[in-house]
Amino acid sequence: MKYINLLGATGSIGTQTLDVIREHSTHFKLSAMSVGRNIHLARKIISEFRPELVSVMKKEDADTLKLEFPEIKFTYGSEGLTEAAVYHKGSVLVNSVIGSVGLAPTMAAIADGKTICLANKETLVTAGHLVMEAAQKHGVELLPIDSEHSAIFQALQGEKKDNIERLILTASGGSFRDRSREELKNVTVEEALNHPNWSMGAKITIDSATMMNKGLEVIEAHWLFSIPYDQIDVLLHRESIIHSMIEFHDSSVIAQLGTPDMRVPIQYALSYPDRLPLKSAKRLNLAEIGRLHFEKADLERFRCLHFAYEAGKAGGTMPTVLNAANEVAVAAFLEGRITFLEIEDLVEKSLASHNNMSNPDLFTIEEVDRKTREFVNSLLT
Ligand code: MN3
Repeated sequence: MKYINLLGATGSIGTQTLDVIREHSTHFKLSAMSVGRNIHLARKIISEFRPELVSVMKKEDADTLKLEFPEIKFTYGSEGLTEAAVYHKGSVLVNSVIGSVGLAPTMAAIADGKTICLANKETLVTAGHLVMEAAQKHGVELLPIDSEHSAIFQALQGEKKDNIERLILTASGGSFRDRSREELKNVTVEEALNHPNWSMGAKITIDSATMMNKGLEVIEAHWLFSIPYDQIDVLLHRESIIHSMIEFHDSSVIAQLGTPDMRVPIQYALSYPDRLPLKSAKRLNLAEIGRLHFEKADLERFRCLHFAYEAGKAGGTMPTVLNAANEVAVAAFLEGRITFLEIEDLVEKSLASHNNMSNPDLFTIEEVDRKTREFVNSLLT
């Protein structure tokens, strides 16, 4: 039995992680979890999975829930998040919170020797150098949950990293892949949220439409597999059937395929190095699909992808700025305060006005994150 500490239980990855735990209740058990503001769903999850410790965002919610579930331990805030991450019963941390709040709990769980299943992008984007170093020092495994990184991780089994020529991350292109830049000027939030292949949270769906999501994934791939940026390519692939590929020195390409279903990479991370059945997953039927399409990812068309490569190559605090500026800009777009194309403008301005600092520690990263948010907010008002 693997005991799992799950951060971000009510989110898209969180609920799908719970689906996997439910389907394999003889293999996995939820030991601790964190939720944000969705107390209604938290109640349901607590009743069904009976974790020993639950962390919520606000103290009032912790107090309310404590009255309803007196046998469960409740905690709250950012300290509560870390408490849930390192809860002693769990041997695995699934980190699926959104945003840079995911960083501190990941670092704490690594120091605690837990296996890390990572869905929180910001952890590697902003602090890849610290996370990888700590994981190595503590002999901790970092298992990717994102479909692209899981695909590469799966294609790498039995292979040597040294034999990699390049990584090819596939990208659906998001909701606006068939629109020109001109046509992007007046798109609405509703249109942006209508992703063609994947059902995901709002932030990541917008990030898919701007391709910032793929940019963040390029940076993650750089750290996870220690591959230089000029050996990481992005390929548009509208069907999202090939989840990513590795090209080796001998020109062989190994890909991982499947119908788009996040439970597959989640389950692989949980069951690794074993595989378990996933009865409810739709089987891949290539004859039915007929053909797969590929296109070059145009860095002029998808400027956020370009910025991500630039920030990644610059390293230091640049990826933190990229990520923080994007988070604030996407939130402003979702609130109807800025247009879609202004997201990339705000990211560009933030990067341009930042003085890069190399090899930042956690404190510096948090400072830069905060200051970038202030900067973008000052541009918004
Ligand atoms: Mn992905």
